[in-house]
Parts: sequence; C-alpha cells; structure tokens
Amino acid sequence: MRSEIVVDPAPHAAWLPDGALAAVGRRRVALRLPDLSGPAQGHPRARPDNSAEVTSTLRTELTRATSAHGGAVVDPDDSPDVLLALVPELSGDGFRFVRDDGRVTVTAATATALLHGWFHVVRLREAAFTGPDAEESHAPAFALRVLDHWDNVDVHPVMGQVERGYAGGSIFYADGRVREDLSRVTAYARLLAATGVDRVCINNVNVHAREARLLTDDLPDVARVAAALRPYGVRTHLAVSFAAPMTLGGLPTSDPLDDDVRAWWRRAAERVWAAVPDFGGFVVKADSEGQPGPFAYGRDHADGANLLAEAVAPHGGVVHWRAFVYDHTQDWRDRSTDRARAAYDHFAPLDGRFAENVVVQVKHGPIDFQTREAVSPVLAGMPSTRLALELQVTQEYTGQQRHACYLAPWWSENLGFRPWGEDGDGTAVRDVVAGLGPNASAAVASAGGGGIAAVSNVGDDRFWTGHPLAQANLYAFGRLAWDPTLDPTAILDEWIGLTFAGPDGTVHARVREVLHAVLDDSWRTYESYTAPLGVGFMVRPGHHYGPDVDGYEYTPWGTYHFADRDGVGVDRTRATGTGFTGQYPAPWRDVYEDRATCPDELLLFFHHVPYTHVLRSGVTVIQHVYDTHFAGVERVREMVAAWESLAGLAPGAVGADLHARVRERLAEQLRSAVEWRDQINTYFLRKSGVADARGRTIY
Ligand code: GCW
Repeated sequence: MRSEIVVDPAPHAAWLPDGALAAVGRRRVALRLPDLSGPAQGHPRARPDNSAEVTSTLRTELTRATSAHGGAVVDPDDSPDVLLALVPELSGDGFRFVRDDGRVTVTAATATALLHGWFHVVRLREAAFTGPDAEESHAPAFALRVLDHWDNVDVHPVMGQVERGYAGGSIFYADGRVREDLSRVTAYARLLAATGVDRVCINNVNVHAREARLLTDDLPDVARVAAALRPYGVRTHLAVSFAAPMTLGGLPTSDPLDDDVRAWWRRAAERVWAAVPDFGGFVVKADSEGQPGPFAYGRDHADGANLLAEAVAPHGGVVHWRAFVYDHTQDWRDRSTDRARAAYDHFAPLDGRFAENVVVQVKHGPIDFQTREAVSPVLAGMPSTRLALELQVTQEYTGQQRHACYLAPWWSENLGFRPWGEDGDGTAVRDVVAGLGPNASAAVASAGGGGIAAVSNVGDDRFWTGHPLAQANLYAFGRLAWDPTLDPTAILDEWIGLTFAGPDGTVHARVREVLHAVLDDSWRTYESYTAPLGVGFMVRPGHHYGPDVDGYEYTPWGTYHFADRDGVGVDRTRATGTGFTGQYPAPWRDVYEDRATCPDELLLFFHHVPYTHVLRSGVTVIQHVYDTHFAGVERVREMVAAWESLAGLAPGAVGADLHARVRERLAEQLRSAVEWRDQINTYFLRKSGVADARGRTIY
C-alpha cells in the first residue's frame, strides 16, 4: 500500500461494491411480477409512471448480483432462496420481509418499494438468511425524503459550480449545461435507493438567471436528468425563482395575488409535468439572503407558497418553502435584532394558512447548520403546517470534507429532541415532521407531515464526496430518512460492512475497528477543537473554513459571540436578552432561560456569562475552552495514528487510493485542528487574562 498508487478513474462504488452483493449474489433469486400487459384495471398502484423502468432495474440488479457471485435468477416457482414479489393488492411505500427456514420473501405494492426491499436484503448480507424465522413490515417514517443539491448550471464567480460543494464539480452540469453523459446520475440514484432517499432537487436554492431557465427553456434537459434518476425510483424536483414570472415570463410583477402571475405559474407547472410526468415539485428560497419573494408586494410567505401550491396541485406536486428567512443586513450595533428569532417570528404566525401541498422546510437549528446549536423552535410552533426538517450533509460548517466528521449522531440528537420535554408523551422532532405532533391538524396528520430534506455532499469527485469517509454521512442521512430511530453507530457499522466488503462479502476486522475509532465520535471531536459551548460562527467569513473568532463579529450577518474582557455568549433570555427562549414551549423555555439548568453545550448560545462561570460539569467556561481544545487536537492525532495502522494490511482491505486520500485529508484535519486550538485558546487568553490551570502553551 505504500508503493505506487494506481488511481482508478471509475467512480468509487461507495456502499455498493460487488462484494456487498455477495450474500444475495451467491443464491437463487427470483422476481414475480403481476401480469401488467392488459388494461390497468384493478391494480392502479402497480403502474405509477416509473413502474416499467423500476421493474427493469430490478431484473438488472438480480442479474448483476448473481452473475458476479455464482448464483442464478430462477423461476419464482422453482423454490428460490430470495423471492421478490410485486403484489399490487398491498398498499403503501413499504415492504414485507419474511424469512422462513433460511428463505427470504419480499413483497411490496410498487416496484420502487420492492426495490427498497431488495436493498434491505442486500444490506443485511448473510444475516438476511441466517436469522430465525421472521415476518416484518418495513415502511419509511417520512413520506418525503429529499436531497437538495446546491448545484449551479453555470460556474458562479464566488460560489463555483456547487455552492458549498466540497467534492469537485456537479454530477448534473458541466460547461454551463446539463451533462450529455448522465450515467453518474443513475449510479447516484442507485446509491440513494439503497438507503431510502426517493427525491432529489437538482439545482441550487439560490436561483441565478441561468439556473432559472431550467423551468422553461431547459425542460428537455431536466427531463433527461429525471430519466436518469427514474430507474431507481428517484423523483426530480426543481428550485425555482419567485421572480420567474418577470424574469422568464416578461410580466411586470411577480405579485402572488396577481391573476396573470397565477396563470403564468399554472402554465409553467403544466409544461413541467408534460415533460416529466413523475416530477415531484418546487423548492423555494424566498426573501432570504437576497432571493426575491412575496415581501416586495407586501405579501407574506403563505401568500407566496400558496401561489405555487395552487399551480402544482393538479399534478400532485408539492412545494418545499424554506423557513430560512432572516435579516442579513443587520447592524451589529443593534442588540434588539436576533437572527435566532427570525424564522419563528416570520413563520409561526402563519400557521394554518399554508395549502395542504406546501411543506415548510425548517433548518434544524435557528441559526444555520452550526456544529452545535439549539433545535429550531419553529418545529414546535406550527401544528397546522406540514413541516420538514432540513439537515446539511455537505460539511459547510463541519470541516468541508477535509475533516472527518460523522454527523449522524448530531442529526439523531435533533430528530430525537423532545420539544415538549422528557416527561410528556415522548413526542420528538422526528414525530412532528412525520405529522404526529401534538395538535397536528387533520390535514398534516393525513399527509404524514413534511418529512426530511438535506443538502447533498456529492460531486463529480471519484469518491463522490471528496473525503471518502464523508460517504458515511450521505449513507446515514438516507437511512435516518427511512428510519430516524436507527442508532448512528449501528448505521456506521452497516456502512462499513457494505463499503469495505471484500469480494467474498466480508470486511477485515481491523478495518472495521479503525473506521469506528476514526468516525464514531468525530463530530464531538470536531466540536471540541472549534467553537465552544454552542457559540457558533467563529469561522472565516465567506468560505467558512478555519478559525476567525471575530470574523463575523462586526458584520451584517447577525452571527455574534459578544466576547469581551469579562465574558462571552449571546443573551437570548426573556429576562435580560433577546427573548428567544420564549419561542420554546415548556419546559425548554425555562430550562434554557436559567444558566443553572441550561445544558453546558448550549450555554453560550443562550447566555452571556463570565469566563469564570462554573459549568454544570464543574469546570469554568475558560478552563473548558482550553481543555476541550487541547483534547480535541489529541483526538485528531489518535485518528491519524489509527488510520496509519491500516497501511500495512493486505492490499484490497481498503483500496490504496482511498487510503491515500483519507491520509491526505487527515493530515489537513490535524493541521487545521492545531490552528483552531491555538487561535481559540490565544484569543480567549488574551481577552480574559485567565491562565490555563494546567500551564500549557498558549500564544
Ligand atoms: O448556510 C448558508 C450558506 C449559503 C446557503 C444558505 C441557505 C444556498 O452559507 O451558501 O445558500 O445557507 O441555506 O440558503
């Protein structure tokens, strides 16, 4: 592995190398399809727009697995080891898994659900066949499971081809247009189908002039992308510009209550669905960071969202309307404005006014995808609105795919957060976005809520995600989108088992051990050497990589820490601060309000405290800053050493080029962690004048 590294130009197989298919591929497998040759009567669900494509995918998958591993595709009546059966009389998006004496039968109502069942068997590997007899029903917790791509058609002068993309170019676009060769897109859809994601929004929510035209002139190209995703049951969505009636349609206004504007959107939607019959819907960022929106006409976000909802409703489409709305031209001297309050202040009063096919998409935290922040109170404040939780798989604020940072534990905390406290009925965020929150309106409950969305971390990089280990984040998002109660470590283990499967389907024990050692706690490690105690945004402005404690302190962006010689943190209490704590229901509004009960990891998010304030952990704030920063760097050193220990393994245990890429990234992670440690520690030593109790080097 130390010798010359031969780089394989083909895209990396990620979690579906041939070896991952060994257990099923060795066996006799069969596919049973109902006779769909006649008229559709009786079985309408058996033939959604994509059923022919997905059925043919199933055949291909079975052939591919068995021809690689010596099994066979056999007749369904020839007692196969694995039988996949499409049973249109069933219902729902899920599948049934039955194991009887080592034989597996999977049944589902649609081809896409059956495909998810197939990948379930793949994921279980040998265990699919060796366990005790079982009869299980599996269904996705969320009806809508979306990945948003912030891909630009044109290379943006500041943001590049993919905004906040850390994995090369776009898999969809190159040279200012949709790529000719979209085979990579189909390979992506295959990876997604193996996790549970079933929708992809293919362009950036910041819709620039070129990108806006995907909705009109470029529809044939959008249809090609949809055709590349469809074989794996993945549906296409577009981000659209609220100003499109003016910029594309030549109308004098985009006022949501104007009849010509409404007619324009209706026609636009008709054209989209004519080109892409299984199109999913629109994603909108409006009145946010300079994007156009309804405010220009004195209208609100419900007016804006309902305009588009009305246009897509006849086609069964949905509108994902983002709640990421705040004042990005704030005066830092103004202490009354609090960015954390903005989404709730804008949206909670509109609860009940959104159409049934609108999903309000809420970032997990009230600020912006930070390594640590509170859970957004919007998620508890809109029972009559379909809400989606928005996560960020692309590591904008968590090391930009140069740092190994496995985010599933963080997402899990957010999904499992109980907005009404631990003592209530146990309702968590994952229930709210599934339409199961307390007081959920009948419409929200029957739609199953708004589900989950996340910003993808994929690009045209050979490893898909730049850092090969960042693939684990994409995998974990897909698995949590299907089942948000899964344990992050177990998901990681599953990912390792698939991704590092050798030709015989097994993983070298040392590889498994090292990957856990590197990744299990990597999010907490990242947190420990970056911004402390929930304070956030101590990053370099613009690109957001690396430390710059005061980088945003005197800017219009509303992301401040207020460090002075006495203390640090943002007072968001009702008593003396911005009142943000009051946006939470009990008990959190009181738990966060009081320094004595506020969880340590969020202390500086809610309070401005002296450096000598003693945390619940028993150490002072300043000593906590020093200790965690020193410890964080030591943990990164251990990650580096663990990874190096794989270098002597048999070639093939981890690919040589993968090993080299991770090694290079870990070296940068260590360099950067040292930089973070020294800048943060030095900054706070100089501000506070309080020495490290353990006398370590601070500059
Ligand atoms: O975190 C911020 C990013 C922007 C992004 C914005 C958003 C697409 O820095 O690049 O814009 O969030 O979520 O809209």
